[in-house]
Amino acid sequence: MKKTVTAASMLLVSVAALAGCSDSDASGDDDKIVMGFAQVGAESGWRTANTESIKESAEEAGFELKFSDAQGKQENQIKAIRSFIQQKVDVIAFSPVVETGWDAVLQEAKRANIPVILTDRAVDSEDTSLYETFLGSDFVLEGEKAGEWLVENAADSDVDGDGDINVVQLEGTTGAAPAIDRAEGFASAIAADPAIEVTASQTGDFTRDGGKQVMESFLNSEDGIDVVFAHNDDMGLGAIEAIEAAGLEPGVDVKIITVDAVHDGMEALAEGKINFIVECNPLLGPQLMELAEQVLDDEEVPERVVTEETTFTQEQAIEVLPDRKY
Ligand code: GYE
Repeated sequence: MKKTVTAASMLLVSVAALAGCSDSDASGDDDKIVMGFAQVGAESGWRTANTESIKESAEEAGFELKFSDAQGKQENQIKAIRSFIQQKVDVIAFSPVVETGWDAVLQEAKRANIPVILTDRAVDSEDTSLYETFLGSDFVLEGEKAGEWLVENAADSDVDGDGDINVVQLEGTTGAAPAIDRAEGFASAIAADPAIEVTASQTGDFTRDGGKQVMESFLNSEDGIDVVFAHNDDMGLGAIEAIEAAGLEPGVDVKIITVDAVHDGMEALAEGKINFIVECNPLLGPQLMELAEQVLDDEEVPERVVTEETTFTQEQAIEVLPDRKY
């Protein structure tokens, strides 16, 4: 229904304004920052920990959080962002499922004067004015760390002793920043040793089931697999199931390198089923809320905020596991 502005309704508006409330934001409460968050989905242990961190820190910071789960689909994320714009949230944050295809919806947010913060994954957009900042890991560096470990441990990783180190790669979601960048970082690091070669590479969509299925098909089609490089722990854990089902010993007959360092991955590392994990920190919530406050206070924020991360060997996993939060 179209609103008719009458003297009486104007009076109501001004009384409301005096009382400190207005209908200009989604919550109806001017003091509370309203954040719309468009999450990728629930594909992995990393994502679960990330979602919990965001919900917890929003509550601690006193934000009203509108949370949407896109179930791995870009179209759902775009819909969620459009609905946040319609609801006039104060700030939008999201973790783009893939890198490309965001310009139109980001322009809509910009026209509505709603700042956007990218978390975890980047967009591949030339116009960097479409978002305020990007908070997340350096995925190329993560791939490099995985590759460097393999170069340093090349002799031990040639499990069939034929002089070649054959690697099969379980890629993350096609088109997603961590899948593209981890593959790139890994390839550049292993280039240091011509004996190491990626002989097969396929997406397992960052899920345990995906990792298991792709690994089953690699075990059927590839000869002499020495190493699995999985772009996340979940796919590595799926690969372990496939390797065991084929009567082989994961971590011994096939070396396994993964990224994330979530609880289940770290347990498999402690047990020797995974050989090395590159950490990717999902606990982005506190930093995200802080950045949102700064942006809304018109404070300058860095264009890029990189998460600090480490790597784990079996011994290190055993040491840190009891105190790990996720
Ligand atoms: O590594 C993977 C998840 O974007 C960093 O997405 C994230 C990745 C993470 O599904 O487990």
